[in-house]
Amino acid sequence: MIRAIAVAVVLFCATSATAQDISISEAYIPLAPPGVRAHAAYLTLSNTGSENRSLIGVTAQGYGMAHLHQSMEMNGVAAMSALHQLEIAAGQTVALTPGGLHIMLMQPAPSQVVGASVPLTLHFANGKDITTQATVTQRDGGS
Ligand SMILES: [Cu+2]
Repeated sequence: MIRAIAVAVVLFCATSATAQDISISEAYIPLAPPGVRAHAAYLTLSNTGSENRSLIGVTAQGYGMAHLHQSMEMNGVAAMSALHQLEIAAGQTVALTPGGLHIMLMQPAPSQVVGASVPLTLHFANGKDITTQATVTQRDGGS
């Protein structure tokens, strides 16, 4: 009986140590048109913890570089700028979607197929990294 309780306590501790206060969902990468040097990844970040978190960088497996970007319109022309830090306040959800925030993937690996997954590692200001799998999806005509 005592042994059973000890095991339960150990399991509980292991679970809470690995629990993340950031959850990532809907990570995807629209298939890049052939020959492009950069394309985008999108995902949704939810901060389920009680502290504000700050995303400060991204690493994408198979790419030379990955940066946080913000799309905008300047004088009617679509443009984008680098974002050094993305705040996700406690309890907030921030969606990276086409036309807004995105992860710019640069220097892609030569071949990519629909359905493949690309590991994205998100770096946070508190020193924590979270790796998620982004699925390569069919490109829809609009974006
Ligand atoms: Cu961009």
